[in-house]
Amino acid sequence: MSKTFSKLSTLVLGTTLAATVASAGTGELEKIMKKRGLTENDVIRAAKTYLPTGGRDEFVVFSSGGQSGQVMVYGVPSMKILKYIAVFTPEPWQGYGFDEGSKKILRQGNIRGREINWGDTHHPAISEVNGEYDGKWLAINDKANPRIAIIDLADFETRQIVVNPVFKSAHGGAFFTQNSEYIIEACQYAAPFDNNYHPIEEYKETYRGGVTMWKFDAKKGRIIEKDSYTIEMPPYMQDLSDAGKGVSHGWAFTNSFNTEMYTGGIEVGMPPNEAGMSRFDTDFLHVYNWEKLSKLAQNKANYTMINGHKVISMKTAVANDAFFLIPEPKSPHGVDVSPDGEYITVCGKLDTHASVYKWSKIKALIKAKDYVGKDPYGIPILDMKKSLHGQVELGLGPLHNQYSNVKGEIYTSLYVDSQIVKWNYLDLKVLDKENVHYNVGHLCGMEGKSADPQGKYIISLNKLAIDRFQSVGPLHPQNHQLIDISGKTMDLLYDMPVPLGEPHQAVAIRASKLHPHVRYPMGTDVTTGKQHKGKTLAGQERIERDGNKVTVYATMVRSHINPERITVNKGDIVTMHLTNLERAQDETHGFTVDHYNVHASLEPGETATIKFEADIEGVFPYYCTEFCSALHLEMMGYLMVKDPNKKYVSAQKLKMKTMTKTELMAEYKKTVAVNDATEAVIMSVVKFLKENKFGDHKVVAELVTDAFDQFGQIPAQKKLSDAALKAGDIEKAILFENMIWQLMVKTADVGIRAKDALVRLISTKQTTSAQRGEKAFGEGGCGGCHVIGKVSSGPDLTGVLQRHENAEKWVSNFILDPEKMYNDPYVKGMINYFNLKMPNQHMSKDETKDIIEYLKWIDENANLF
Ligand code: CUK
Ligand code: CUA
Repeated sequence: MSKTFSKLSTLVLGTTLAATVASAGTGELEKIMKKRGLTENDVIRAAKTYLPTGGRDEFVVFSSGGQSGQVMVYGVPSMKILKYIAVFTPEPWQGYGFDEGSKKILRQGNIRGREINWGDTHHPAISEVNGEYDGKWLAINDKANPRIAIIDLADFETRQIVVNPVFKSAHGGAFFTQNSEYIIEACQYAAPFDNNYHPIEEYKETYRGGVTMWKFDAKKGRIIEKDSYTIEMPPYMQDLSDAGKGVSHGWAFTNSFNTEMYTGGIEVGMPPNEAGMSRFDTDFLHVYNWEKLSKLAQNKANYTMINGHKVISMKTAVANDAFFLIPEPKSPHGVDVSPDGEYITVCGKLDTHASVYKWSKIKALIKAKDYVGKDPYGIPILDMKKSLHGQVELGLGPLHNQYSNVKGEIYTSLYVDSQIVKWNYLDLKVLDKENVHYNVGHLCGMEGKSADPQGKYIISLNKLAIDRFQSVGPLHPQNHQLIDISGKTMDLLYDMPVPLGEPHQAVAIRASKLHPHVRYPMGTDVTTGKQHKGKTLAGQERIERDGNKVTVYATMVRSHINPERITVNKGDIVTMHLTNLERAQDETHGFTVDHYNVHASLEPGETATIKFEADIEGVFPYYCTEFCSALHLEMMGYLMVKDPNKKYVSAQKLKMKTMTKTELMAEYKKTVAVNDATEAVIMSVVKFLKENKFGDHKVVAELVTDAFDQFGQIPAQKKLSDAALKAGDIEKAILFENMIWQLMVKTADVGIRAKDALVRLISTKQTTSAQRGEKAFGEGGCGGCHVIGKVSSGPDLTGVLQRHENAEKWVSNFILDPEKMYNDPYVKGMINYFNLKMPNQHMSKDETKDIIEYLKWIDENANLF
């Protein structure tokens, strides 16, 4: 622990802040605060969000990437970005859209035969069990091209894209029902369900809105299209939805705007849409019983097929008492069901109020068939006042809501006021307001829309970031602002610039609920989760030809691609199946063939396919695109494309001096000797690992397995080396010996990491002082000359406290002022031996004390070094 941080934590834990800061008065912290112009509050906020190296966040956020068509993943409270998940747009660095498997997924999103390579992601949703997030699947919609994608949270990769066959846009998705039975997707801009032209003058007759209920198989994590259906709705522009839960389970709610059914026409002298679409004081909240409608959708008599998709008409829905409307304040934007399912909050963005509807009241009105009338399409309308629990004046432009772990507590974004308001939806009281910068859209609470909200933080997803960041041109980054909601009043902690599209909505889940894979079973096609047909193991690499079709079965492992030479004819169709043979964590290899616009990212165990027509002649290097090892640059090969109709004249061979047999033999022996020495080091590590029962510790055992993956390849190479030597090809034998050395280096690399990890696990616990000492030792540069357990350019410090009389004092003095002791006979001898003088590293007295503690800890564990 660094000095600064330990002070900082005292500061944060301190009873009264002012007193603690004053006591830190003379310290490092105050110096830094002064230098950087930080206030006490800044420092506290920093401490609340700071994640030390190697630390983990409590929550993980999935944010829509808006017009980037992706999903962004980051941690809370650190706001560190962890991943961009490729969804509706090609993402070259992950090979998404550049290898065959992911292309297939991206192409599931084709609409009417057209390739679509962008998307406008809005609302991510995590699959639920009893209304609580289960951390298994993430769904997200594309508003521009009505589609839903499913992402597997076992590897954070997109698995499925489905196209809505009847909508022409889809904003209000994705929302899971409480047990992930269905995913709700509401259309936004009403349009004809069929794909024909219909004049806008026939808007009321032929244009339709609706909600699609996508049947979800929560086990497989796939939407089942044939079991899904759409509820026809009037051409009001259905906006956001939410599924009922608890007491309202089985029902769903969707709000709308433009119940005026205005269709604009500036060019024909009409006022613009914005005027006509917000004329009425109220729009309609749509209330429908999806549980009942899903049963109806199983009988042919209740639906019609449009574009191969089931549609239940409004008439059928109404006849079965499954569809109702309730007035809501004009042009609303959010509809959010409380954790228990009893209260439904709708905010009108042109109304200063939030309206809280009460499910039991709505249910009673439905049961009593107590309607105030019907809309032009015959849908019964419930009385607004009788359905309401109450309304609260919040401020200008209320949009979206999130819940916390405190009963009745709700947070609402105020778009126009640029504020977050904390209020209580039970007693309808405003509790607190916090300014944000600027024009907030959605809020993201921690599991804030589930049945089990966690409280602690709210993230404000702002539309503008005018004065928050370094300017990068007229287009500013987006701004996610983290707010602490654990206190009585809110506290804005952190601004995170997002260099991506407009992130509409984000969902947060406890990190402990996510259990992603470390590696794939060997030969996995990650797009299906099954074994890939091109799976290739070491020794099975080959090139097959069938007419003009060339199929390459290739493997990748540090640090070579097998095969390394591929020759094809111009015009051949080349398919390459690539298997990453690694089992080691994070040992990804990338693959590309220059000039051919292909790329694959192969995670450990993955098999992926790239395909291209070799339509240009020439020599094309292919290589691994991830810096995977010290010999990553050497991880390459050549694709040679020759024109079968051309005659090639071979080049005059260059005459070069070659080595004599004696010289070759000398090199061979030297190489073997180096290998033997390296093996001895490996064996000593292995002995240490075995003696200290590495198998008892999972982390260490996994590293050892990785190491032996490399080591196990040595005998085969040795055989080849020996055979070459026997056949008199010393040069080849040297090359194979070099390969052995490469394998040994990789083994040793992981082996030593395993040893270090094991030492940490079995050594005695360090005191905090010893911990500080180790850090000072490292940062002070002591390690440059002293390696613990080994004599290097300076003496081994194991046992140094036994080597001198009054040793602690002796060593302290030596660290603090070495020059003074250069004439001490012992020191003189050392200087002569190492030909080096111990330099003055200007350690403080405290640091020196800590280093002594560290040295004591080393002595306690001397047998481990
Ligand atoms: S929307 Cu963007 S702020 Cu698409 Cu949910 Cu409300
Ligand atoms: Cu594999 Cu670089």
